[in-house]
Amino acid sequence: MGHMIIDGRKVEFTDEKNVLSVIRKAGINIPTLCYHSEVSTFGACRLCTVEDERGKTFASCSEQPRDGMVIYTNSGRVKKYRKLIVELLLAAHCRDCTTCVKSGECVLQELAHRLGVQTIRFKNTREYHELDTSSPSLVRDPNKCILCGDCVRACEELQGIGALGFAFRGTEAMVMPAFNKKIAETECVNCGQCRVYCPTGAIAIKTHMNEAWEALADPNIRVVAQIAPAVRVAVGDHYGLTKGKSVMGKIVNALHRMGFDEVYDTSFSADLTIMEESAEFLDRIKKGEKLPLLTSCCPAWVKFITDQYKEYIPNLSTCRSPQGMLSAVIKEYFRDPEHAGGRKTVMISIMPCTAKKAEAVRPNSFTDGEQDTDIVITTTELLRMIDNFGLDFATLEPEACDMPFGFGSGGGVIFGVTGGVTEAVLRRLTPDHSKETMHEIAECGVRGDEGIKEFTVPYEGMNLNICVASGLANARTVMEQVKNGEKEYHLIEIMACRRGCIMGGGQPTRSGDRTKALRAKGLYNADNTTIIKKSDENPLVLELYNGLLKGKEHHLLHNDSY
Ligand code: HC1
Ligand code: SF4
Repeated sequence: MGHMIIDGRKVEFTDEKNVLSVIRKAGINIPTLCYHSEVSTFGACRLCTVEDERGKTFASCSEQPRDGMVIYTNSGRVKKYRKLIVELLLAAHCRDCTTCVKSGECVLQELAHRLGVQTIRFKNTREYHELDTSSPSLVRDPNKCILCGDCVRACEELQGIGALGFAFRGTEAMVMPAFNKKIAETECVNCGQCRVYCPTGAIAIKTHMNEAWEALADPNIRVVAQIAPAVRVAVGDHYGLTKGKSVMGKIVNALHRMGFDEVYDTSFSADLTIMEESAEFLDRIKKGEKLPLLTSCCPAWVKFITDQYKEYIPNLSTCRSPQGMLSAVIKEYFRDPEHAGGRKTVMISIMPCTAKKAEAVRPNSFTDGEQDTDIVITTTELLRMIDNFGLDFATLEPEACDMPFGFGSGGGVIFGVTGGVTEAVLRRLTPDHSKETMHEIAECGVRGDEGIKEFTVPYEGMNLNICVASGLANARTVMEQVKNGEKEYHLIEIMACRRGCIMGGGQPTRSGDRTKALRAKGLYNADNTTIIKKSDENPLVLELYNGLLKGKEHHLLHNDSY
């Protein structure tokens, strides 16, 4: 608690952990390439350097605020210094900005522009390195790495995986997996958080937009889309619309205009997941076996368990993810020649997640030998496709999804935020759908952005112990406690990305705390305005069980193995 003078103005500080946070609080967007409030401070890029009244310069991210400090954030000296840093970084950086997948979202590019770097005086002496394309979800381009270590800390501290690290020293220094392995040979779970934290294009989404355009251009192909819950709240702000507000109707219109024949909502199959997973949960409780039940909709988490906690594979729900269920159901629907109308069906899912690309090619994502989801497009790629097509997104009128798989209950919509799956399960378990009961469930401890939440709910004379966690480092904490008998749960919901899919590895990056909170709020608001809150009251779901799904529930909705 105290105050400091920043550029001649008095600024109070309370619990800000560093000078940089106080400067930002004062409304000055001080540049940085390596500072993120959710991971440890590295202090490597030095771009946040400021000067004090004695002419001493220091990195503001690594300095604690002290009462009476006098700071200049834009003195001639620090401005010159910052520009030089960017110039040196660019000298050792591949500069194919016009074709780089990160163009427009690249922090280095933005800083070069913002700091007025127009020429590079230094020669690039860095050796060229091959791209690592081994991952189904990501591409690693060492030539664009600026050694900020953001990916290393995200992978280690948020995800507890540690697939990436620093190697070599001095001008030879590089970020890479240990022993220069390919990323796919490590324990990487394809979550994409390294890509979210990477300020440049050194780790980027493996894009599949061309495959989507090719399918759309082929008259013999029926192109069907499904849109994940979290996508709808991460698109609007790119087009100057209210941050975090659902723009589902506009996305549906955009996809129709691009040539998608049918557009469906993954919230619909989230309802299917709830029906199946709740039944599985009650069955396991009744039999007292394979508890805790581990949710299975997040593919990065599933890979984490199947790689690192093999003894808990039987605890994973056998349910396919909503992506997997909807694709399998739609493909089955079009196996009927009457529905197919002589055209092949290509299923494209639009996801906030890079790991969904890996899930789509997992051996258990095939039905009768056919891949269920053909192409996965992340939200970031969707924005590119909308821009590429030339649509004026902000002015598009909202449109409804198509029938018969175009409606999800509120429970299905909140899947995209941590705790959403559990909340939807709890809604399903109660026969009552009154506002009071829905409110009680929302207040039971399931909501909120804490990394680990624990609570107990009564159910038919029992107490159900539930844990909801997001971020794989938190998941590891939970699993270790379960393993050593410290904790006993009936149900564990894990989403690999902190706060859930709203912060997935395929979402547009550079989202501060405000964006994160508004995306969660956006999904809860979408739920608030949906009449049907419970998955078991979705009439389309009930119709499906009485029709196409009859006798095929296990075949289309479950995994036989992991
Ligand atoms: Fe998710 Fe899911 S919620 S995993 O976060 O269970 O990606 O949004 O689509 O499949 O519904 C992601 C989001 C998404 C699935 C659902
Ligand atoms: Fe680590 Fe996730 Fe990146 Fe893989 S995708 S390197 S697990 S942060």
